[in-house]
Amino acid sequence: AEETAWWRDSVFYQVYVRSFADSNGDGVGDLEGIRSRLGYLELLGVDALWLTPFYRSPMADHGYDVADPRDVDPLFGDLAAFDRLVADAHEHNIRVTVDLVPNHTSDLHEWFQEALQAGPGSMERSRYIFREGRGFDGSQPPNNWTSVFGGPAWTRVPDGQWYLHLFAPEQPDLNWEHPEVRSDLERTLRFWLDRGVDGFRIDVAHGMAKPDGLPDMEIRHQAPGVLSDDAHDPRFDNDGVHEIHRMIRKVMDGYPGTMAVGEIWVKDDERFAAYVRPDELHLGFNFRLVEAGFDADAVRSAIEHSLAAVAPSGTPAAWTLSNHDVVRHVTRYGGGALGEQRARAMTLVELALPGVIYLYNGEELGLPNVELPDWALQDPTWERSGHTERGRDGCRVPIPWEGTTPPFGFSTAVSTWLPQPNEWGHLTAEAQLEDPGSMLSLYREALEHRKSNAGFAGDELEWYGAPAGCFAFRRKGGGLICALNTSGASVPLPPGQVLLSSGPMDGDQLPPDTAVWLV
Ligand code: TEU
Repeated sequence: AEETAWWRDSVFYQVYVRSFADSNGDGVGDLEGIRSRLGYLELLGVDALWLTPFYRSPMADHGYDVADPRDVDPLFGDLAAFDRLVADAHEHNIRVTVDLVPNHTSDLHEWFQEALQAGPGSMERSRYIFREGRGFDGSQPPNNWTSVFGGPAWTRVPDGQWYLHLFAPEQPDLNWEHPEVRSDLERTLRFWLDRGVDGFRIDVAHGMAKPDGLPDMEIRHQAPGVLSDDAHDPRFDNDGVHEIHRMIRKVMDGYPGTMAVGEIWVKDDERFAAYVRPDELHLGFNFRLVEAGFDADAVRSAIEHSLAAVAPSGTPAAWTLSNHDVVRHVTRYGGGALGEQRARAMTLVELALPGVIYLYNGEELGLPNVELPDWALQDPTWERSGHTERGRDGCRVPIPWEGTTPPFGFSTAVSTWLPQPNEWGHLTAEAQLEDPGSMLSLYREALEHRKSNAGFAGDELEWYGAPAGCFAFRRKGGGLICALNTSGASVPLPPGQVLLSSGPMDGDQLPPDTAVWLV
């Protein structure tokens, strides 16, 4: 069953719930809003959704700080709205997966509030990671770990103890040695599986387990959140994490046809592969395409590397170009018309690959990252970096649906939680649906081919010799050929009939910043 499982070549669509569609006019997206746009998602041609956290949360990290993982935050709706969304999505043949945040909770989770009340040495504190500080008066953090969002990973409470938070102080890390932490996640898994979800995306799946004694990390001069290449980072990817994934898998195996994808920022291939064993995660995100940029050699090596990493485990790769944590790829590729042209080319490259695709809402409209004014910024990384980093709000701006002025049908509110640029009228779904040259039309056409064309069969690639700055590969099973030109000049094409190109061809040559599919 595993070899033919539905998710093995599915196209997932990440819905950043706050920013997708607002049904109740408060300027924030919600579950009913998603339900009202299922027709669009079906037209686009995606197989499944990944919904970012919609659970009860004080929203210090926009829902990745969970106060109750088994309830819907009133901002997004309620459990009845969730059930309606799942039922209707299934009617549209779209599966639904939800986000799990097992590494930490919100500081307003009742467990953390109890821990603060109960004091040092209590059972309540042992669900989290509380320690005495260093220095004669304990006024130094217990170790030198930094938070991924900047600053120390420890915060001191009034009685003098410190608690660990690998992200914001409002996201205390759970102690995964505590049996109740495990049994609670099991309850959460069953809660959503019993409501009919088809799977999970697991946040910080390389986190959770912490090393004995919490040894200092080797400080190197790199941006926070960037994992060092050589030395082991003691904050992440500790061996104990695998037992947790086995527990999760055991629960999921009781619900046949469900899947879990992990967010795994682990550079070493063997260590990555360890997460996608048959008794652990079904899939692990691959971020190499995000890191590669628009360069044929870098993209080719990202692809080859990724396929090699998953080959031993027999798991498909899970490709992604953008998500809610990174600068949108139109902007990464240079922005403006050039960025769009390159984004179109990379769409054809990604969608030609074997395995699972994760699209991020708005990329099918070619949305760029937005340069937001200071007053609009909300991401905790902006505050915590002392205003040196702009944070991740620029890729989270609400989707423009229709009309010519903000909020472009996203909401009936006058102002949305992040402002949309006034000039987004030409990027709305409405404006693009009927335009055969639009980004949206390219996605629809490409997804349609990917679903129905026999050329996409098989998992292996064959690489052709190609001019500098270009590559061409062929799906060995089905025969589809994909060629990319990131050089400055037009180049000859491999033999075959053009099925789809990302932009106009140069006679029978492939122009710069263009990709093509041939059969
Ligand atoms: O991200 C985890 C994570 O490691 C990222 O913060 C990443 O390092 C950074 O964004 C650089 O791209 C997950 C979620 O995707 C993110 O939105 C949450 O803020 C974070 O976990 C905490 O739950």
